[in-house]
Amino acid sequence: TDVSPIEVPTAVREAARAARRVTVLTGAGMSAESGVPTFRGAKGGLWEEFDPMTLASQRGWDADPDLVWAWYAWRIGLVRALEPNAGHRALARWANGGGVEVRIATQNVDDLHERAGSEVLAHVHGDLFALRCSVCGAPFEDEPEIPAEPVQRLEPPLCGECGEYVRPGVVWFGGMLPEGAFDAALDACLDADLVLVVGTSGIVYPFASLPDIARGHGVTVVEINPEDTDLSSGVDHVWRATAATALPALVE
Ligand code: BJW
Repeated sequence: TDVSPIEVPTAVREAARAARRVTVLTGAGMSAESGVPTFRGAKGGLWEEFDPMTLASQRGWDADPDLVWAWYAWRIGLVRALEPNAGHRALARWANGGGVEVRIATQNVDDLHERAGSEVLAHVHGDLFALRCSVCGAPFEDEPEIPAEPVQRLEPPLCGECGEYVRPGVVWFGGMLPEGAFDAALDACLDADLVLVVGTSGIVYPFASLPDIARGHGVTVVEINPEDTDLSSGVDHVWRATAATALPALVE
């Protein structure tokens, strides 16, 4: 759904006009207007009573793999049924329009940037759809069974190589980031003229350190987020707007 135009703050517009290399750091708020729930903040429905911070952890998986798999199966089904929003599409237009190099490093495990037509430089917290064995690490190429109705417990698929449970290819707390992903995001921040930080609460490290590092190197940093975050006080400009309203206005 497209949304009514909003005004771009002058400083932000000027920074975007002057930039030749823009790095966009995205978080869950980027996909919120597509219908993907954020991690912190408004909850609802089936998963209300569960803390995503517990579900998205090795400890949570070890304690109750059926519960954790049911949550991921629900999210796989949800993301498949959703579409990129006007913000994702605006970034793709910007990158493909020439004149400016746009690089995207995301914490999101969905594929909405790609489905909008963007190439993503780094998925620093992994990929929801890249399933692999939780024990031997073998990739799982079959289609997982996704229940038509959400369920609160579901046995994970079994690895074809070793018979152990298959898990989503995401990074849980305490887990290592995919090889090279953080360095790619870091390099893209260091040689950018402008870093846009869109829809992240900025509390999960090491990703949350990137805006500060960029700014320390003299790069202009702009936050696009309807709410105040841990990053707000450390950026050059804050723009209190949503991803799907701000980005089309900025890129038009
Ligand atoms: C809108 C909007 C709209 C709403 N438009 N905006 C240094 C200091 C302190 C701690 C650590 C540290 N280094 C490492 C740690 C530990 C830990 C950590 O950061 N803990 C903190 C919580 C304190 N980090 C890790 O464990 C990381 N691993 C690591 O560092 O490995 C090396 C190592 C190992 C062992 C020891 C030390 C180092 C891994 C972090 C993995 C995070 N995984 C998750 C789950 C992914 C899988 C899944 O999807 O299920 O990633 S947790 C979850 O949080 C997910 C997200 O990517 C991540 C960030 O969330 P995000 O995107 O910011 O979303 P929200 O919900 O928090 O915020 C949404 C925002 O959108 C809000 O601001 C809204 O206002 C806004 N919004 N609508 C624009 N329409």
